[in-house]
Amino acid sequence: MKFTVLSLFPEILDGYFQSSLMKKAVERGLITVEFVNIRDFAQDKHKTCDDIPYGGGAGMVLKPEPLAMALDSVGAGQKRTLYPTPSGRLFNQPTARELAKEDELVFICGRYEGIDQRIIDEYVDDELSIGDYVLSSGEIASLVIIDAVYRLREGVIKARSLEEESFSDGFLLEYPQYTRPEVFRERSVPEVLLSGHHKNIEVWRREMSVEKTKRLRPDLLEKSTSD
Ligand code: 6GU
Repeated sequence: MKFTVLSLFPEILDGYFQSSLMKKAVERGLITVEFVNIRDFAQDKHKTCDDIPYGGGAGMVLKPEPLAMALDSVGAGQKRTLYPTPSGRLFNQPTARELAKEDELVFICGRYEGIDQRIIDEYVDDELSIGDYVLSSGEIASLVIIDAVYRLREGVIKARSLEEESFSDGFLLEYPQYTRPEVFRERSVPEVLLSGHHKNIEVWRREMSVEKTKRLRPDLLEKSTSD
């Protein structure tokens, strides 16, 4: 799977792709990445990529021409192109699963007050928000989406780990995990986990998941019973 990321600050993205699990996926040929610096397509000697909004208001807007040239240079017109923005549809695990089926995704990282609407109209297939808060740049949001998607690709991590995790199983949060030692600062591992009784462990984990979901994410429980 290929991720192409258009950005004014590609150095923000670089460190992440050098990180262990992602680096392994790249080295094994499961994932390829290409960064495109939008500024390379600026058309004046100052390399201007933003301008004031028509109609007035605070902040700056990414100009359409450098972005369009950057998008054309990667053939974005023929590829699924995503624009992460706080004003997008909420990104979630079902969307991650759907995106993981694609062979290639193009990301536009916005800054300032956003990008010219005509770029969205001409190139963008999905506007996606990663949550109800505002980040200063699209780079971090793009990395969040890429991380959620690439780990679902075959061979990146064990299929069993994917099955067990939160959101895969009817929208319950994951049960608590423990590892050695058996007693840490006078806190003991729950006895059932030491029992070797697989059925009891399974029942306990389910109960803990339901209790935790009720406490922290009651909205998810409503969803799993109504779907
Ligand atoms: Cl996708 N981008 C930015 N800049 N802020 C966000 C976001 C995206 N999703 C939530 N907040």
